[in-house]
Amino acid sequence: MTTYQFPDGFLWGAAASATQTEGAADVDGKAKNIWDYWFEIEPERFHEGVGPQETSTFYKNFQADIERMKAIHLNSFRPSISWSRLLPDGTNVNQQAVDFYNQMFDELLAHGVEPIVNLYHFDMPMHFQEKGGWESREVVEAFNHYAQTAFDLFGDRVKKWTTFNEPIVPVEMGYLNDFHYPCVVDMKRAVAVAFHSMLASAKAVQSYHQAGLHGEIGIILNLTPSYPRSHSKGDMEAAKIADLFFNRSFLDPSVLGAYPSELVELLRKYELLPTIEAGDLEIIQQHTVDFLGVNYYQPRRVKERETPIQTEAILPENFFEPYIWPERRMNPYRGWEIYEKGLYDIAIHIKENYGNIPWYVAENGMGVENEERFIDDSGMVQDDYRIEFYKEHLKWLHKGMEEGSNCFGYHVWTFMDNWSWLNAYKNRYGLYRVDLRTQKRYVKQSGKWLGQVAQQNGFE
Ligand code: BGP
Repeated sequence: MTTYQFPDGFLWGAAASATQTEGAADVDGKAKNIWDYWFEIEPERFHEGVGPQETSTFYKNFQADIERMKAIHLNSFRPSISWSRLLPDGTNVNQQAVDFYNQMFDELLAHGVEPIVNLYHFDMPMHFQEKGGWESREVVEAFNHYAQTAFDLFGDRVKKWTTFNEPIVPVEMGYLNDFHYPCVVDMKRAVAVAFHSMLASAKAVQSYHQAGLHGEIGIILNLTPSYPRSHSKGDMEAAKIADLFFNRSFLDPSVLGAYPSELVELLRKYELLPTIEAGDLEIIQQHTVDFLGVNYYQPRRVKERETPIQTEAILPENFFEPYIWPERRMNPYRGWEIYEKGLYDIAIHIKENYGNIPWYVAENGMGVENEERFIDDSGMVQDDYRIEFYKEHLKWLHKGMEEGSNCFGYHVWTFMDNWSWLNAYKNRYGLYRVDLRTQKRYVKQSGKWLGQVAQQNGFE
């Protein structure tokens, strides 16, 4: 027994996504997604002009990579399926994609690595974006067709599915902040995108349950606990609104089957409510998730709005502003605060306010620039900072679980260095280092460490 012992069957693993790891973006019948297209028209927006075509070559090297997972005792892995690879025209199945995913899932299972398969990780097929992306009801239906196809093809072996990874991110980055394609800044359109993503998720949950496949389906949300600067009324209100927009907008409908009434009232007040068709809210109410994945990187610290609002448009920032906590510790490469206790707060929050639904940490990690600095004589990245990061988060997670939170696994972001959207390969997160010139992989010290933890199901 170790000091921090985890329950039998606890899942230890890593997450990844198709666009960030597969590469082979335009071969074997794959259609373009928004990343492929956006890189073509605005390559300068990507770090060092590196795009999504050949990201980490998982499509080519998945067999050896899965052996590497096994080598460090991971018992689970979360890839995503590329919608535009599986259904290039949105309707018809691409057999080469089916072969690839079949082989990948079979290989994982043969190595005792349980796949948790995610359907949507920021990667809208371009032809559907042209139809309006998540603003379009037609795309919601198309997603359901894609989900059903994936369940039919792979549901005999894949027993854990997730509908979306961080559905708030395409809303925030694509429709509020000009960080992701289609680079819109419009709160009303953002709300429609959020609502349709939620509806698409609930419909996929419904389809999965109707298929009778004897597995489970969940959703992965990036929960950012909102901490107010003080207990003043203004600061508390600011934190509550940030929480409504960025956490509860997906957490409540996904787990409880209904939107928070305060959120609905706020949107109504500013005339931002989306078009809701008859039956939509019933679908959301009746098809809640079986489990939750939680990505946790950083908290959100807020205070009441003190500086004038810059635009006339209504945006979430009109209701609060960021607060810099004097004691904060930063990951300077990513600009994110490191606050390990946040994971404990999430664990207890899920236990107390979300029916103690089964959940797992679906991403937790630290992106660091220029890691070659830390390569030792044997060629290994000595990433003690990352081990420290995992360990401290795991201690808080363990405490939350001891107090009864129903957590069944811990996945890091990510298995091997991969392509981080606009940041491309700037910050590295992997348990394995990827040399981009040779595509060779080398386990990092943190990979070895996590492997030991997985093997002992705990650590001292
Ligand atoms: C999460 C995403 C991942 C991943 C990670 C790290 O939000 O689900 O896709 O990229 O964050 O962030 P970044 O790559 O922007 O540094």
